[in-house]
Amino acid sequence: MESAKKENNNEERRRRVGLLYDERMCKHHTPDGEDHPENPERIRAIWRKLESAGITQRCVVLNGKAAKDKHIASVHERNYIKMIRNLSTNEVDPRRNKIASKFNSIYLNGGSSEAAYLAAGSVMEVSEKVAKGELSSAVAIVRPPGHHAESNEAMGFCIFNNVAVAASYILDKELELGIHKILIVDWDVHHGNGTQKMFWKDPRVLFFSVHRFDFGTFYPTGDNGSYTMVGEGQGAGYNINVPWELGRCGDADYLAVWDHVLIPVAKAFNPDMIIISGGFDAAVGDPLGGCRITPYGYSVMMKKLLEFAEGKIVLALEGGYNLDSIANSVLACVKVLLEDKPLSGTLEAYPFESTWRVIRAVRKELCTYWPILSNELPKEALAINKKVFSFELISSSDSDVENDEAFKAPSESKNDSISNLVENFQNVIRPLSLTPFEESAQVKAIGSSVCWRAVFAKTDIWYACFGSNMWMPRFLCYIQGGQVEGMQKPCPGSIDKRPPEDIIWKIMPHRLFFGRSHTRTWGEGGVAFLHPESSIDDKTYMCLYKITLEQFNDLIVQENVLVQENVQHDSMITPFFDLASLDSAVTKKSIVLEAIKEGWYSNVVHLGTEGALPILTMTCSLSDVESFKSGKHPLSAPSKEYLNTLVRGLVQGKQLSEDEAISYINGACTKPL
Ligand code: X5A
Ligand code: ZN
Repeated sequence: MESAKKENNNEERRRRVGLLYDERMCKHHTPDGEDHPENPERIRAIWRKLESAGITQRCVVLNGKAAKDKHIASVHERNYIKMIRNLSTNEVDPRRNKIASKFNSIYLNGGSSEAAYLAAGSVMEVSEKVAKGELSSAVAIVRPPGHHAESNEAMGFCIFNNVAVAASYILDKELELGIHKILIVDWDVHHGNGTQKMFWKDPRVLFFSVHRFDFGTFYPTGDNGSYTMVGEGQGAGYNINVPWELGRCGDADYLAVWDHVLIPVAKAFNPDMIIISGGFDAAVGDPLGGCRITPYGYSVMMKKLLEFAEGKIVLALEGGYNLDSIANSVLACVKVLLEDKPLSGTLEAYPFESTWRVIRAVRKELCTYWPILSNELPKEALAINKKVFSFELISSSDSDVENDEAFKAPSESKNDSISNLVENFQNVIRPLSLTPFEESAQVKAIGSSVCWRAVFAKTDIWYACFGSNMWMPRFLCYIQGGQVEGMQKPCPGSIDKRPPEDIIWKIMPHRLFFGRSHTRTWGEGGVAFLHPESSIDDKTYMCLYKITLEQFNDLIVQENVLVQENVQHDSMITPFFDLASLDSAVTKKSIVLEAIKEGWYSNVVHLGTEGALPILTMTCSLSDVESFKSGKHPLSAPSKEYLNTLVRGLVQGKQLSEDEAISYINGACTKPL
């Protein structure tokens, strides 16, 4: 007991972590209590989580402190400050709504002014204490957020630019505090447009922002978040943007950016202090961000920054709108600051191809300012992504062809032709129209299942099919949702709607047969099955789609008709076919998925590998085959509609002519099992 206490004291002497929270910042809310993602519950949820995890006792807890106008004036215009100061505190005041409506994504009420002053002043306060060494590091749980706010403009839920106010304040006291250079890391999912502008020409502040960009269509939209925006004058090179091309980025993508952009630059810049614009809207489960950083991911990002500036880090809350996600993510970050044992976690998933593209572009743009970025990316970075790797091999051997086409990764040009194919087929797929209820069920489903989905979205497999899915439009119904001719019901599709990355055909030594008397999807007639065991006398045409393990799981659910309208299925929380199942499918050749053994396609069979990826198919169990043999289940030929679908698949896939396809299927129907 005594020694435990002593140890605790030692720890506290070692690391004094400040935690700032003030209930007064909850007074800022929508004027009529309408729902809004940026609401008081956000900081309450974080605080409750830290309390219940026993973290608050181990930190130095501070109350908020209002900023003074003169400090805010270092980054905001006087008239703007006056206007915010003079927002009345009357419960109802129509003038406030009028002011709010002049700005983009802003609401104001009687508590907004006080909260805004507290948010800015609180980040200043903890920053000063960290600069002086009174605290080792600190977390300011503040709202409203700040990074979108510009010198004379509230924007994107932000009123004063809290982090910019604090950084200016610290640098203005440079002689007293000895902080000459500040690194601002903005990991909010949105671009920190306000902060970028405020330090655009200032080399004392290195502003780094990683954000969803979607080619300028993601909030705050436009070109400001582009990697070409590097700063100007003395500040040229001191503004770094890492703009994601798409959502779904997760731990692997962020850590690749840390390892290949932020950390090398931070080493060269050698900051005296780091302020994190800590939005948690890139967290898994966030309703606005669409990215998937886990608490473990945040903890690794944090840990890597702790190596700089003698650990002088201030984390200031920006966005983040899923209460559980933000609470767990902040908790993970505070634990790192307390130098708790590292959280356990795995990062086996690899970054997106587009992540490497963005990293390369950023490094190229900035290498004149940061020479370390002109080095070749290390080999592992290339090997992680097979596509980039094979591109390297091909372009070096084909050195005389230098047009743009040749410099595209081969998989990419193939991808283009697949997207063209997919586009051409769009007119034969009747799209799924989601009612609002279904839509929200899907969104909820995403929220509760993102953990396994984040990992499975980055694991590729080959899905091999032998039935109606050989016809691409029918297969796409499982990915994008919808229905084609002959189908009696639409499919909901996969959560991840990206088309397959590649398509190939193979002939497999397995028996194809047709059984059952009718199905929900096709009505009367038999449907295709593959004998799970191989036999050298048999030949089945199989179409292989390269999809992710996440999509494969969504396929299993649909193939086994487990999807009921408006019902959130268990598979949303845990996958039916996880890495352990994959493992046993590979070692034992097949696995009947216990949770869905009532389904007709619950047997996942491993048919071999192609380019190091497993080839998987779904069929009935061996005991079902026995029942078909004994006549307990009927064998029966396909309906006309279903047969047509198979023939189309084989013909459009350029495997057989129409006549050959028909006789191939008839052969499979007539030959006894
Ligand atoms: C701080 C922050 C997001 C604004 C989104 C407006 N703002 N649609 O995350
Ligand atoms: Zn944000």
